[in-house]
Amino acid sequence: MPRDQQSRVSRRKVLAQLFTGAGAALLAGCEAASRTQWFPKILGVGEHLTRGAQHLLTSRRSMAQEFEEADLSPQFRSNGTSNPKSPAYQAHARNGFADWALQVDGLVASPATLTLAQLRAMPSRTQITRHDCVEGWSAIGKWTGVPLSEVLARVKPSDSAHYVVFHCADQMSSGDLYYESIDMEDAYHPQTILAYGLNDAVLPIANGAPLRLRVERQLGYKMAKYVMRIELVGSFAHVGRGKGGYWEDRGYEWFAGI
Ligand SMILES: Nc1nc2c(c(=O)[nH]1)N[C@H]1C(S)=C(S)[C@@H](COP(=O)(O)O)O[C@H]1N2
Ligand SMILES: [Mo]
Repeated sequence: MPRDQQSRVSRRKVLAQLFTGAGAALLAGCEAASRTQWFPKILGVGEHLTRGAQHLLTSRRSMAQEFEEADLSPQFRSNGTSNPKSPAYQAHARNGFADWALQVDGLVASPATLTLAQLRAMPSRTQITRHDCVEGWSAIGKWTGVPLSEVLARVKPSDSAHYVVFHCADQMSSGDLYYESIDMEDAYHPQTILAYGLNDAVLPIANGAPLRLRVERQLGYKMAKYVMRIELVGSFAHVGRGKGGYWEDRGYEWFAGI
């Protein structure tokens, strides 16, 4: 069974157990709250639930913590690829990505090609968040970009679209291009943005120029840099080696929640 199905099954089990116990009332309230708004992580509900169950109930809809300017790391380090080598990417970089365009396709009603200027003209969101890398470092940065939900509204995903796949420009040592994927719940989360700015400046190449994903409640490797193409799919069985991401294909968890 694919890992995402496994976790869905175990989640269902936990929810079923909750409904049979005193948790049912709390859960009902929680679900009502989640229908009406994106609610903050610290709620006070679930005081009587185990930590794990509370995490399951709140984390997918909660907002990641946002910080103040004073909290910004002096510099936001680069990790993984810091400058894609392909001639096509290098040519785009040389002219400031003026001719670059994001391709959005797959299971959508209206595939689109969006230039950097078009993406910048769309509604934007700025957020100061902490990035956590599995390698054991964190940094706080100020990201500006277009909410992924805005881009999805343009292309109109079909009902059969269950995941958003990000195809990147950089080739890894294995020869495969970096890729990542998230589900529709994360795709529509208000803090999920395609960032073109870092710390009030144009996104540096070292951090993923011209466009990189921020999906703030997950670990660093989910945040695809150098995004060239976004593909809506029903499953990622036929993308990469089938586990939903470059590092997932090498044993990392697909859902890398913090
Ligand atoms: N295309 C691409 N995206 C990537 C990577 C990469 O090597 N290539 N590394 C990932 C990892 S492990 C981390 S921690 C972050 C690092 O982002 P940064 O370079 O802005 O610090 O990017 C992620 N996204
Ligand atoms: Mo990372």
